[in-house]
Amino acid sequence: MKKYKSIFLSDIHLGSQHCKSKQLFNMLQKVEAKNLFLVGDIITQNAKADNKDIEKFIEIINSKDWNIVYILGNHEKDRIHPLIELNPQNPLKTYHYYIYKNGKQNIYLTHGDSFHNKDIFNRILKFTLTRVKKTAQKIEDKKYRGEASTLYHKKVKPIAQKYLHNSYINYLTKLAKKNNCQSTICGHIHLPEVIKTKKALYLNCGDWVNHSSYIVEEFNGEFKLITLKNIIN
Ligand SMILES: [Mn+2]
Repeated sequence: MKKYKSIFLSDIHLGSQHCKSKQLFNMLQKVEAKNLFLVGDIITQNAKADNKDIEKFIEIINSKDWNIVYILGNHEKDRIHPLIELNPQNPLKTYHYYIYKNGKQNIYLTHGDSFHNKDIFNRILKFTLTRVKKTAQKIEDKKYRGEASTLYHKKVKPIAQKYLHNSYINYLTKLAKKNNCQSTICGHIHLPEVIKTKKALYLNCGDWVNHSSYIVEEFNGEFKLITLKNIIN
């Protein structure tokens, strides 16, 4: 049994056929922790409340003596959450963000989807990209007589994605600093990463759709990103 101070999970997307639930349950059954931080998109938007994976997840977390902090993701905002519904005796408290003080530093926890509303450049970029995509397709269609557009996907999209990625990291580390935090732990973009920036340390939990990744906090306050992608079980 592995023992950690805290475990951080995001973007599990329980209820989706792409969720690596068996691998997740296997991992959860082998760990002990004081805190479990659910960093959003634990359950996918259109999941049915009686989904077997959701039931199993609740069963596992109820069998442990974990202090649970539940931060909502964009898949969880528009309705009463099945995790809360199914636990009427022990409803979970939910947050949009949470500041975790571990004695060494303050850590700003949020799913990360607020990036889309707060960053004006991101909105302008999205609008411009749609226009560029349409124009690129028109040019390509004329040139290659209806063949699939490659200009947008090969040239424009990678540059835009790189910009958005940097902009996302910048947004979250800025938010952390503004809230007097030295680190941020988030999810949303399904990219497990630890990046040191001038503003704050950026840690992204990744996901349980492609990477099977999570973050742990050791008892000395150190954070580690674990990725199980290549482990077959
Ligand atoms: Mn998300």
